[in-house]
Amino acid sequence: MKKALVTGITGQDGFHLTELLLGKGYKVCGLLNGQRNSRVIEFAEKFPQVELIQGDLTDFSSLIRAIDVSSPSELYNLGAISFVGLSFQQPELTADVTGLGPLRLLEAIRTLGAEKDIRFYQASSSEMFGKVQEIPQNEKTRFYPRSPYGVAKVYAHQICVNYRESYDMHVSCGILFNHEGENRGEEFVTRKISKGVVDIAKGRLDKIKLGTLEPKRDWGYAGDYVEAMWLMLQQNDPDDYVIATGKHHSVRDFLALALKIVGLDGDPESYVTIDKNFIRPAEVDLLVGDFSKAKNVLGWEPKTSFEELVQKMVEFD
Ligand code: GDR
Repeated sequence: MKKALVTGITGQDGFHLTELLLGKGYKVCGLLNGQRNSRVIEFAEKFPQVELIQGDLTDFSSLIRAIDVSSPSELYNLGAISFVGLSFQQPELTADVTGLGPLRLLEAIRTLGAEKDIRFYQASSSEMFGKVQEIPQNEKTRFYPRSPYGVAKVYAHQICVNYRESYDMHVSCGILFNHEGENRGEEFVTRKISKGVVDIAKGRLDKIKLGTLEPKRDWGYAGDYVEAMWLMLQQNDPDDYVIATGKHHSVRDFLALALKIVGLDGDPESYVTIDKNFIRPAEVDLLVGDFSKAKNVLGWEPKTSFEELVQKMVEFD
């Protein structure tokens, strides 16, 4: 039986990836930072067969123990401070968890002498492209991060490439563009909108507080994207891949469609209050990915359209 260890297992992608791995017959273990995690109960009820191991990406000895106890053949590093907005308020913590976390995992693997036994997946991010240097962005596009989160992800990405090259480890990075769905945290803009429009339609909310409607993102469905993570670790050779839909929409487009689905018409802006607390010190204006390498090598492509994604989220809420 194949064994996988997943960090960040109670996050959005952790739910989807666990479902996928269990469906493929894996034994799944998850690293759990117990005390600060509000989704543990929901996760444990949904996936009672998953073994949860206490540990933290900032605690090297706990990582050694977790890898030793679970002895995985695949390790998926999904753990991070993943909210870009928060990274401006806690930049050092973000550097420690998001940036140095993967370094500690890779060093833990080496300490255990398991370089040849464990395939490693790193959750890299389109936020590394930040102020984009070309459109669309591919694996060769120069990074220009615009937040402490993006900078930490660049470090994590480069250290993974370095360990792959230095120690001949099977380390792959998925440069995932925004991916959303029913499990998305409520601090992210898509879930804030899908939940907000339902609350407005039910008369529970007057207006949604947002930062700006202008940024454009390449939004896909998280359930499609975890398949790409798994595919990367099934290849003979490790590599880096952009995972995206190739299409982009603005926050305003997302809002307008969500309003339409619940039957609210008129100017989308009339349902919004602009709140400067949600405006970031530096913004990423436009992200759109070129996933042709993933399509050619992994045979991966997105299945869910933007319209289906918005529909799915609004219906769920
Ligand atoms: P992002 O996702 O920063 O792209 O990172 P988020 O949904 O937070 O923001 C998307 C865009 O919407 C704008 N925005 C707001 N965002 C939030 N959260 N709240 C608001 O009120 C609001 N108003 C406008 C943002 O400024 C931004 O431009 C996500 C995360 O999942 C990362 O972890 C991941 O690496 C990247 O996607 C790919």
